[in-house]
Amino acid sequence: MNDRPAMEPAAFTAPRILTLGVGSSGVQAVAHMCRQNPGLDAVVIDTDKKVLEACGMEKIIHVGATVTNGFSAGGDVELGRQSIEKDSSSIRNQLRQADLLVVVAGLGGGTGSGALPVITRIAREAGTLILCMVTMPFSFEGKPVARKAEDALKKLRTHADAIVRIPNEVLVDRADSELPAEQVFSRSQAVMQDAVFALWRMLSQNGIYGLDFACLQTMLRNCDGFCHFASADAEGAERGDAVASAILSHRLLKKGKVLEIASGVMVGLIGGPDLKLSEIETVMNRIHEKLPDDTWVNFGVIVDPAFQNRLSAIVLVAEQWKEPLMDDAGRQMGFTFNRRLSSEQGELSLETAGKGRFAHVDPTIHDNQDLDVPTYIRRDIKLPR
Ligand SMILES: Nc1nc2c(ncn2[C@@H]2O[C@H](COP(=O)(O)OP(=O)(O)OP(=O)(O)O)[C@@H](O)[C@H]2O)c(=O)[nH]1
Ligand SMILES: [Mg+2]
Repeated sequence: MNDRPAMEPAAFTAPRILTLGVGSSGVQAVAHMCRQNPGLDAVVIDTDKKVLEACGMEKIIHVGATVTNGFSAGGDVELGRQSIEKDSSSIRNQLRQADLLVVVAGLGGGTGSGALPVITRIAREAGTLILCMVTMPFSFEGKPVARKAEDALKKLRTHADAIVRIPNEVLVDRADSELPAEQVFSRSQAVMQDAVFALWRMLSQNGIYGLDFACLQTMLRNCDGFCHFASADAEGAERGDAVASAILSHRLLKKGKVLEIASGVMVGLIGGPDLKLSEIETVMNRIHEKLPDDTWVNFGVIVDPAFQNRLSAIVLVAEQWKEPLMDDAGRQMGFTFNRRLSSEQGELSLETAGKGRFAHVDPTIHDNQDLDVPTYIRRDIKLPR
């Protein structure tokens, strides 16, 4: 007889998800999320003291006091960058122990566009998984603002594992022109809120069907920089079909076209105690029908009593998939590049490793630059492949 004591399963430890709201619209979006869900671990960062004082958040980081004197960066990206560099140690402190960093901002202004590339660089050095949720400007904001947002996006891509772009313009249509502006403006906020809440729920609660941090990590680290996100919610007897139809025709998934070429998809479903297997099958089967045969798919299901008679789904989609290069011994190599784009002349997408056990050592700062960061990253040099 085996009289060894039975092994206790390891206790479930939820990963620490830290949400950062950066720049005025990022601050407002995250403050709104925290009012809806006080359990979120969140910090807001801005140059604009007035915005921080009015947001009602507990954890606030005011940056660039000596750069903008407590005002905004006034649309100047360089001022936004300098402001965050000057106060980078407070950001570093916040990132300690975070497993997943979700950064929320509107690109096109000075603070968010200037600060995000710096924040993601710091998080990358600490080895944190980084997801950015950013809005892209309305077309009425003009070309210079659009250019600023695109430039910021390029820089952001160097360090962020995945970026979800939410084009403000895509969320409005002609029929909306008579609606109150506030209502239309808050749509992108609602998208970001759905994404953050759903990820938080999926990763911090023990689901009946697993979708864990490792799955999210696979998705974000392999998605070649950009992901698409959509969510849907329905009530009543036909909720499975209604949620599937809403996802398949979602504007942020280009009315389903994104699914037709997807390389990786993650689906999270939340239902009440009355959730039926047939509802899960309906949503998953209808999504599968749209996908190419070899798409990497992962899904999770959570039951929450607040979702009685209701079904909610989030979908994270990677259009492009990059596979890590392996050496002869099957070890992952440092540089990876995109499988589908490999025939084109382009830039090498570089993966920087975290600093491992040096992650919490003070950086070597000279002339406002962190010398522990490789030169090609500090200077934003792209290596041709
Ligand atoms: N949907 C939506 N987008 C917004 C709103 N406010 C700002 N944005 C978008 O976010 C972009 C950046 O704006 P802010 O966040 O105010 O800018 P900032 O990062 O604080 O930069 P500075 O104010 O220049 O320091 C804008 O170009 C808009 O596209 C809003 O209320 N709703
Ligand atoms: Mg501002």
